[in-house]
Amino acid sequence: MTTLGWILLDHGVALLSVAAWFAAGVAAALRQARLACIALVVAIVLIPLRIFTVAMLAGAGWWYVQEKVLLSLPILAASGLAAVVVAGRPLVTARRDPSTVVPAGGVVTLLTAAYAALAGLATTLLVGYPLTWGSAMISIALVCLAAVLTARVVTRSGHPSSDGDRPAVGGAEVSRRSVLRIAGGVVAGGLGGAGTAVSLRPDVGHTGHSPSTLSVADLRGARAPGPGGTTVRRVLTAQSATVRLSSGQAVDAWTYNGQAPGPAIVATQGDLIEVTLRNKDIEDGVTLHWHGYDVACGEDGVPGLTQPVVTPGEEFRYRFRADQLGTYWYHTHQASHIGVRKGLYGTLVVHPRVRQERQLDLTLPLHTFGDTLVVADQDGHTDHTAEAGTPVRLRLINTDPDPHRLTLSGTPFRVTAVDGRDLNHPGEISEVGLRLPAGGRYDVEFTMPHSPVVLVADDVVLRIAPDRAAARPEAAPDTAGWPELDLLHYGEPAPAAFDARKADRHFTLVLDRGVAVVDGRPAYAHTVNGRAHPSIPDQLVAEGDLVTFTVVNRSLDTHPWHLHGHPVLVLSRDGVPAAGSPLWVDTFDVRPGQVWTVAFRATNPGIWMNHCHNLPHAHEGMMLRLAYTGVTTPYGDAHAGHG
Ligand SMILES: [Cu+2]
Repeated sequence: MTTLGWILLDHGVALLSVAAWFAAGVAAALRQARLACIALVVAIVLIPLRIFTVAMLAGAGWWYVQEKVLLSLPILAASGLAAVVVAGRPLVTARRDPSTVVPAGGVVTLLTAAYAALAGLATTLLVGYPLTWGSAMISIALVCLAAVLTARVVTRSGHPSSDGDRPAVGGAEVSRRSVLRIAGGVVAGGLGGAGTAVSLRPDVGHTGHSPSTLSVADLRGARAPGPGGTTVRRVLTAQSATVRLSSGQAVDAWTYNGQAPGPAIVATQGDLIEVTLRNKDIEDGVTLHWHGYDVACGEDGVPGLTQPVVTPGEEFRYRFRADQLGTYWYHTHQASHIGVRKGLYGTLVVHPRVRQERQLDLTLPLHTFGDTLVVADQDGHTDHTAEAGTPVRLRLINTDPDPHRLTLSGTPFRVTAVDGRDLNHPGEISEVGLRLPAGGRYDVEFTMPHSPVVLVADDVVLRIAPDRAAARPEAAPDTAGWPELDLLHYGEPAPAAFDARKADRHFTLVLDRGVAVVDGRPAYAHTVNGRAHPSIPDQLVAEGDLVTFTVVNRSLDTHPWHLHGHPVLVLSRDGVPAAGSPLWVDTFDVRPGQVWTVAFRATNPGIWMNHCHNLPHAHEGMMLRLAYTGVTTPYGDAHAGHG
């Protein structure tokens, strides 16, 4: 079973356990001894089962079980044992002899076990990893508080106290005092926990004191093309516009230059790319982020971190050298969960200086407007022709927040590049599905055969035929059952760029959902190590460091992880080393229950966003910064790099 399977099973067992303890407690309170006995037996049986599911999950990593091992199971075992000791015998007696009643203590201990089971589950779902003293204390205090309140209610409702049938007048008095004491404990514990969390937050600031500081405002790109290169100048004006899709459907969009996707930027290696961004009427403001392109930090387009946001009437000029070959894209990084979805994106392709002749080279960004998937600017069938024998390259770009599954039928093909970087000896493949992560790019190449080739992405079909006669539409081939290509085992290994065992810095990012403060309000956030942006501590590196990340997904959502400014080399997934071509990516899909390790060399000084590229997730907290020591930003605020 997969880790996700164990996560779901463990959630299920935990939920059943809560239900069984509550059933036992409530049935005992209602003098349904038989039902209470059955529920108690179920609850007891579920404890070893729960220990088993937790043990299996532990095999996938401590991150998945920490709060369960340190809190949930101990409090459940302790309260469950107490319940069995106090309520077990009276329940059995009451079942045989309906005239006897389970004493108040029995009911209270059974319900306390229920509260403990519930607190454990709530800690998993709301707090996650890592468990802090503060949250553990709050959980325990809440269980105690609930137990005391229950004791008051139960003793008042006429259940005999454990000592017999004495009226519980004094007991009520003691209980009131206990309630106050425990309520005070909860408040103190909560404040203490929050205070500790705040005081532990490192103060990585925007204003430098050290004389060797470097401002991101000074980390700008080249001003001139490389030898033999020219300057590719573009003006992109952000503006709202009605975009008409090929099917005739009108989309109320935010655009660059009135079109979505925005103008394709095409350059040749060594060119200088100079783009002036103007904002006509996008009130939220805009920027340009060059996704996957390792520009200097000051060109990275993150508002409040690498530049001020560009508001209506303003402009910002980006300049960088087109040194990296391949397929990339650009998009706004301001409120990007809205802006990119509405159309503020376009493609960036850098060709080698010597280009292949007579090649069909199609750049195909996939984007969803509403419910409509658009490939390039087409939302229905698209036809192209290429003579048999023509080399064809399809540049597939996922600009959506979720992965896309693509298939190519009618020819064997190779995935020659991932995220703009060439693979080493990629083999010919056919009848496999390609899963393209959010933000990711695949270059697919083949030689045009004598019969049509069909690319299918959801319900969009792109057909390439050797001549117009063959381009007649027919039913798209059924590719649903094709297995998925695993890029970690595709292509041939090559000597590594570095020895990742000798990393200078290692960071673990545990991705989850939980209660955290987002935009100043508590929210059920997408979290990293139990926190949400901007409270997640910066990752500090020094120039030249070899850095490794372990990215763990405890949640039930896929998180396409994206580090700005650096490609990362995939080392392993779920403990299995990558065995194919060296795989350099800027976005990798961490699916529920997966653990990825990646490495990179810190060679691009700056302060870089490191976030989930499901942009709504990033907006809901799943975003942090990787900061080089000594680099500061003059644009910073508490929400630096927002969205
Ligand atoms: Cu995500």
